[in-house]
Amino acid sequence: MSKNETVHYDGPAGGWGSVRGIARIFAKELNSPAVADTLRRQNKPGGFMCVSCAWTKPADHHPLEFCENGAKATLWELTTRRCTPDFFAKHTVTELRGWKDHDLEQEGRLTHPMRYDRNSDHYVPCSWEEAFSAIGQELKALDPKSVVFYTSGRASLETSYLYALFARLYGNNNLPDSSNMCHETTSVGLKKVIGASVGTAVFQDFSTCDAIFFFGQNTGSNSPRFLHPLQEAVKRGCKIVTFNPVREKGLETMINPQSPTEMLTGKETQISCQYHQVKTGGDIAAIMGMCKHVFAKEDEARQQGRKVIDRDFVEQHTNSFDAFEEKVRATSWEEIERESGLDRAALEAAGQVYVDAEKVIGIYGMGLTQQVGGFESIAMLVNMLLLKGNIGRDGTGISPVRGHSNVQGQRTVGISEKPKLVPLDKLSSMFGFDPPKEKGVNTVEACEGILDGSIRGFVSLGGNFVRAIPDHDVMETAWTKMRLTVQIATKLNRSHLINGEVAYLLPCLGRSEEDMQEGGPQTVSMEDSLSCIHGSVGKHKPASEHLLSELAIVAGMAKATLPPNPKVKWDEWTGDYGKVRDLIEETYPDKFHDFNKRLFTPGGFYRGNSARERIWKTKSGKAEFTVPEALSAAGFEDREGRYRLMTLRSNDQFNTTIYGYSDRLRGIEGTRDVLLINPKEMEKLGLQEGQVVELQTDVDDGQERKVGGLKVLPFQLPDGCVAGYYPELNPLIPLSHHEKFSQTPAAKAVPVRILP
Ligand SMILES: Nc1nc2c(c(=O)[nH]1)N[C@H]1C(S)=C(S)[C@@H](COP(=O)(O)OP(=O)(O)OC[C@H]3O[C@@H](n4cnc5c(=O)[nH]c(N)nc54)[C@H](O)[C@@H]3O)O[C@H]1N2
Ligand SMILES: Nc1nc2c(c(=O)[nH]1)N[C@H]1C(S)=C(S)[C@@H](COP(=O)(O)OP(=O)(O)OC[C@H]3O[C@@H](n4cnc5c(=O)[nH]c(N)nc54)[C@H](O)[C@@H]3O)O[C@H]1N2
Ligand SMILES: [Mo]
Repeated sequence: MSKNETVHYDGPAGGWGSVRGIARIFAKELNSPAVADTLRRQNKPGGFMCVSCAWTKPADHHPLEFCENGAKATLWELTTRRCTPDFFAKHTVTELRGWKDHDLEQEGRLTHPMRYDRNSDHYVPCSWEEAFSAIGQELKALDPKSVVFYTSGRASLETSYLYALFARLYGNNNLPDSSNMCHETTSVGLKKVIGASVGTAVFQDFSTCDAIFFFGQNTGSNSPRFLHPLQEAVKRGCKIVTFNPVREKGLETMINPQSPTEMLTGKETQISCQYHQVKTGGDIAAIMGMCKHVFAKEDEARQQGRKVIDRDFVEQHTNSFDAFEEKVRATSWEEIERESGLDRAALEAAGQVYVDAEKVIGIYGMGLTQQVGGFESIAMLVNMLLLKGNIGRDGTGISPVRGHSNVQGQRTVGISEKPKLVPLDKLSSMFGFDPPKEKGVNTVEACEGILDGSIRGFVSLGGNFVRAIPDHDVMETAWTKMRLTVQIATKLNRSHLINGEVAYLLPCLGRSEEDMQEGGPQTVSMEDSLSCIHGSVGKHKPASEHLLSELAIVAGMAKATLPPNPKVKWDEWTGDYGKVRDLIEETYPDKFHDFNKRLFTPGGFYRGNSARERIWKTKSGKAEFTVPEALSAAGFEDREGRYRLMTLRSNDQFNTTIYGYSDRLRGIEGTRDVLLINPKEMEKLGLQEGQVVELQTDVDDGQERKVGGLKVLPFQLPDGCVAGYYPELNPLIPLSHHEKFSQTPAAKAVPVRILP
């Protein structure tokens, strides 16, 4: 096929397109001086931290330390539109269920606490006292084991800490968060192999590494500020090798929108020196191929009295090397080529970059975590890094790029369904209670509980759970059987329209807004993807005078639910968040010592990582080499007519928030109802461009899952792989199709058939 038939966008990432991308949606907001001031303060010490991605906020920042998508996220929060009680009086909830995700959020910020009135099928305004008291009554009547406390990864460390405390005082560990659909594979996987559940690379490592290997992370759309250190790395000679089924623009070329010279001259930087369009689910095989090359080069080097593999490191710091070596040598190139979809020469060329580089960083995102074999994919990348001691040394490391801006931090301060990850003894002595020890539910288990009726109440601190989970259609039907649903949110989304018998929609402040409490204006904090903790101060005037902060809402519900306890001071904590930080410090003294003092450290303060110090908190006390069970991470066999479906994010969305219909960096405009497929496969199936098709999940579990109305769009993808957008395609993902150890839904390789 000619390249131009399937490459729809030829420009670089960044550049003028990114500026136009912002202006197109938010022209009105951009005219306000207060908005301009808020954007200037974004991601700077003493400013507020972006609500978009989790990429780090460096000490040495740019004059405008935000990107196209960070600006969109802020402007989305600061919109002038309001979704008021009048709006809800005009539309029934049933009618609103027929609206698109984009149109719901487009109504603007929620302004009043609302109660769902089942008789009229409308949301009606209520007072905060009424809402808290009713929620408290309901929670008291429910069995604590039957209630779930979900969080989407935005809420601050302070709010998250109190939310988890509330759940445990109430009587459960049912604390799933968006991480369960995202990097849970990392938390579980890295813990097994290097004994730390987060990445080891820090910001400085990107200025000294010689090579970066990128797997399944779309920097240009999802963490655009990360393009700057990448561009700087390339300019000083660092080699970037990318593995991704899709040719993502940001990993090919970029123009820095913050550089007047680059913007005016149109001078692009080529980001990846090699770009390998691996088959989805083919990364284990691809890395196996690179490791095979490393062993071949090791054999050659040995004959000349040199070495490629860092034998001292392997000897001193790792376990099970021999089994791994045996597996690599025994795996044939034929198998590797078949499973990765890449040829031997390409993998040897990639492997050679690894052999030649002294300091290497391995980066990954959802392309690895959202696979049935997600753990094995990550563990395979760790295997490769361990061969040359590329963990726990300056300029090296493993670096998962997290999603939500505080998703990593929430886990750090106790949002976890796994009680063994939480210092329960500490909580017990600090608050004088007996914390529940039984494991709580994760996202998939919460869904199973809703389906079988054992979950009766669901409290959601942000997010759009019903839209983000697998088996969307089935889950919506089951959802309404619950007794209580509570949604704390900034804007209206689909999850707010699927209600339990008793349902409340509680509007909260956004992070860029001033949070005034009894003790004065408050600061919150978050942890970024590189484990640095930052204070964040909102200064913008709140969208409505009826809004409460997330922390105040959590405290309000808790107070109305729990019996009085002299050690639990909801009002005092709400009046002064510094006191909550003291509690966090007391609970986690190693990571959070002098928390209040260090809050505004430029670039954040680093919370430490044992694996970075080469202290391996694994069962064996060493870093683990592992042998993958299978070379394919997809978790199902290939069959005639069966395709591997990837569900992707566009450049014009933040998860289920759809800003618009321009996936600029992939050149897909005006619609999200598309099926991307390569011309060869189109010909095989006799499909024409623009033809409307239906996708059906190819799993025999007695349940039919279909999504129709998808326009065929020829796109440069590996054979056997197709792609479309998340969340529209979520009805196709079976709840049981998830990563083996962490139960992260496997949204990047779903078995489907295409029905014309
Ligand atoms: N603007 C914006 N920013 C965001 C978000 C957003 O929606 N919009 N979401 C935030 C959140 S919560 C998260 S978790 C992150 C997500 O950020 P990413 O981790 O980048 O997630 P995705 O965009 O879902 O997909 C990642 C990439 O994986 C590739 N891929 C798919 N299958 C495979 C595979 O088998 N192997 C390999 N090697 N690659 C594969 C896809 O082509 C895609 O480029 O971004 C965060 N930032
Ligand atoms: N098929 C498929 N499914 C996926 C994925 C995929 O790649 N493919 N990705 C998964 C991933 S990585 C994730 S993280 C999940 C995302 O799942 P969630 O985190 O649950 O969903 P979001 O879309 O981020 O939530 C958006 C809503 O959050 C609310 N909100 C925004 N800001 C705030 C705030 O400051 N406070 C409060 N209280 N509410 C706020 C708004 O009402 C908005 O509508 O989806 C997962 N689902
Ligand atoms: Mo995520």
